Amino acid sequence: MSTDNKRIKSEEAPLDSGKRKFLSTTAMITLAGAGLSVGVASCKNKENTPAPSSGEAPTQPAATASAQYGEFEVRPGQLDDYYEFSSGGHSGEVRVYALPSGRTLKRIPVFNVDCESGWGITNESKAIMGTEPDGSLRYKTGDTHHVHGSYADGTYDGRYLFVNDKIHGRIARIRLDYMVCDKVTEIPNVQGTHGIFPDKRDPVDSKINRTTRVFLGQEFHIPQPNDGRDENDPAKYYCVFTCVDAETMKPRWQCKVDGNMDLIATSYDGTLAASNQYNTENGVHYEDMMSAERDACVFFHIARIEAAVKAGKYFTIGKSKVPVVDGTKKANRDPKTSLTCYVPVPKNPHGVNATPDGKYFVCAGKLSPTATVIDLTLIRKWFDGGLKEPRDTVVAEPEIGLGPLHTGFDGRGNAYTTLFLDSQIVKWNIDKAIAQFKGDKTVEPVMDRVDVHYQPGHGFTSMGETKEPDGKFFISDNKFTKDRFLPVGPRHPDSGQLIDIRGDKMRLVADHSTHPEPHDAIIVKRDIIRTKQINDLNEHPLAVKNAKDCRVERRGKKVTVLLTSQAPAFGLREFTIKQGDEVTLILTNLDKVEDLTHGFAIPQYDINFVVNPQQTKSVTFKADKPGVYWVYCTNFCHALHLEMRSRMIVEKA
Ligand code: K7E
Ligand code: CUA
Ligand code: CA
Repeated sequence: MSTDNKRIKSEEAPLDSGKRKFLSTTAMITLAGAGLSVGVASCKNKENTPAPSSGEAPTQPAATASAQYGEFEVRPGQLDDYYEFSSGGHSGEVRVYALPSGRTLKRIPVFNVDCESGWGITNESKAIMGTEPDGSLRYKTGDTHHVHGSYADGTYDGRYLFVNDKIHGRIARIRLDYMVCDKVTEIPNVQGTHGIFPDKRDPVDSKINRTTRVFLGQEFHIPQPNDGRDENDPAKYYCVFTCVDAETMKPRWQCKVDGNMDLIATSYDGTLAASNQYNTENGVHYEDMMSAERDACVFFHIARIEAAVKAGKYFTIGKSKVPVVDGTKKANRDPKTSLTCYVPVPKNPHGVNATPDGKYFVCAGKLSPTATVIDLTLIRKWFDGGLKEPRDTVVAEPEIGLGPLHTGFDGRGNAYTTLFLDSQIVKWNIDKAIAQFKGDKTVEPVMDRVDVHYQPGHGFTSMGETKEPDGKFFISDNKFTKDRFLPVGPRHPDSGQLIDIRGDKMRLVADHSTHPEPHDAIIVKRDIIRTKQINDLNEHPLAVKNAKDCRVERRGKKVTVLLTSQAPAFGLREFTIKQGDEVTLILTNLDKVEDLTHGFAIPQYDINFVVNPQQTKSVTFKADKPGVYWVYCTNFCHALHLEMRSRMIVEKA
C-alpha cells in the first residue's frame, strides 16, 4: 500500500463554472466539505431556490403544483406505467415503487430480518439466508447498493433481480414472479462487494441471448487469504473480480486485479465487463486513495478468462476452491492474450454505465469534473493488438460539473449525470462530446442543467439500462433532503426526484420521499413484470394439503405441529406440547382467494410470519416456557380476524 505517496498540492481549485479543472487533493477535501455544508445547511449555491430554515414546513401552494404537474398524476384507482426496483442501502432490503406516482408497493426483505413477512424467522427464509450449525442466522445485516434485472435480447426478461450485499460480500437473487428472494450466496475471498451487473448474453455461446452470469466488484483490499496472516504486508493485499452463475448462483471464477473495483457494467454482446477503480493507488487512507490524478476503468475479456480457467491456468486462495486467474498488469503484458485492459480515467471515478446503443461505457469522474467516454470497439481493437495505449480507447472527456457520480441515457444520444457537489443533473450529448474531444472548439456538449434537492447519488432513466430506453423519465436519488419534507427529527428521509426528460429541457416533476438509503435502481415497464397472485400448493414438500391432516406428531422430544389456516380459523383450535420439546410448526394457508394472507404469531416465543394463499412456511423453536399461549392471526383477513386464534398449551415438564 503506497502510504509514501501522500502528495498534497497547495493551489486552490477555482470554483466558478467556467474554470473547473481537475481538482487537487487539498481543494477536493475543502470542496467536499464545503459542498456538503453549502448544499445542506444554507443552499447558497442555488440562486433560484429559496432556502427555508431547517425544520420549517415547505409552503408551496398545492393547487399550483397539481396544475403544473397534473399530467403525471396517477388518479385513485389508476395504475402506474413502471415498476422501480431500488436498493435499500443499509436496510439490507430491496424496494418496489411505482412510477410516475412514487407509490411504495413493497419492501422485499433480502439480507435483513423482517417480521412483516417473517423473513429471517421462518425455516425456509433462514435456509436461503444462511445459518450457523445451531440453526441461527449467520448474518442479520446487509447493505444493498445495486439492483439489476436479468436480460434476454438486450432487455429485461422479468425473471430475476440480482442485488449485492456490500457488508458480507454476498449476492442475492429475487424471483420476480413472487417478488421474493430465492438465493443468497456468500462469495469467498472478498470484502466490500459493491458493484454487480448481469451479463446480457453469453460471451462464448452466441446462441444464448440472455443472462447466464453475474459479475461482482470488490471494493476493499484484503490480505489473501484473509485468515490472520499478512495483515501488515501490503504486497499480499489485493482484490478479485467474481463471476457467479446466474442459475446456480455459485461462483464460477475470480480474477485478481491491480487496484480495487467499484461499480460494474457489461457490454450488450456479452464479451466485456468493466469496473471503475478509484483506488489504483492501493491506498489505506483517503488521502492515499486520492493521490493520483488518474485511476482506471478495468475491462475484463470474459471469453479469455473462461478459456484460461478451462486450461487450468489458475490458482486458488486459502480454503476456497474457486479458480482465480491473474488479471494484473504484470501477468498480462501482451494485449493479444491479456485478460484485462486498464484504461486510465481521472480521478477516483464513480460509476460506469453502458450506453443503450452498445457502443460506449461512461465513467463519471467524481473528483474530476469530467465524464470519460470509452469506445468499446477500440477496447476490442486493443485486445486484438491493434491499439497501443489503453488510454487511446477514450473518445471523449467533457467537463460537466462537480462531483459526477452516475449516468443514465435516453436513447437519443444524450447522457444524464448526477453531480453530487453541484446538486444538479446535467444533460450532455455524447456525439458532441466526442466532436469536442476531437478538437472541435465550437461544440458545447452540455445541453441543460437542473437543480435537485440535494446531493444526488444515483440517477437512472426509464428502461435506460436496456437497448430500448424510452427517454421519458430520470430519477435522481438524493442523499440529503433537509427542507423538502415535513421534518421527522434528526434523520431526514432521502428522496427520489422525478424528472421529465422528454423535451430539450429537463423538468423536475415530483419529489418522492424514500426511506434511507436508496442507491442504484432500475425503471422497468410494467408489462415486462408478470407476477403470480397465488402460491403453488405443491411447491413446498411439507405442505399440509387438507385441514383434516392437522395434528401433532411426536418422535421423542422432536415434535411436529401440522397446521392449516382458512379464514377465519386455524386447523387446530388448540395443540399441546411439552416443556423441553423441539417443535417444528408447519403452516399451510389453504385459502385460494387472492390477497387473503394470514399471519401467525406466538407470544413470548418471538415468532411472527405470514402465509399467502396456498403458501406453506415453517418455524422451529424450543418449547422452553410452560403456559398457555394464544397464537393468533396478525394479518387482517376476515370479519372474524380477531377471533382467528389457536391455543398453544405447553405442559410443564
Ligand atoms: Cu452505486 Cu451509492 Cu453503492 Cu454511487 S454507489 S451513489
Ligand atoms: Cu387470518 Cu387474520
Ligand atoms: Ca484514486
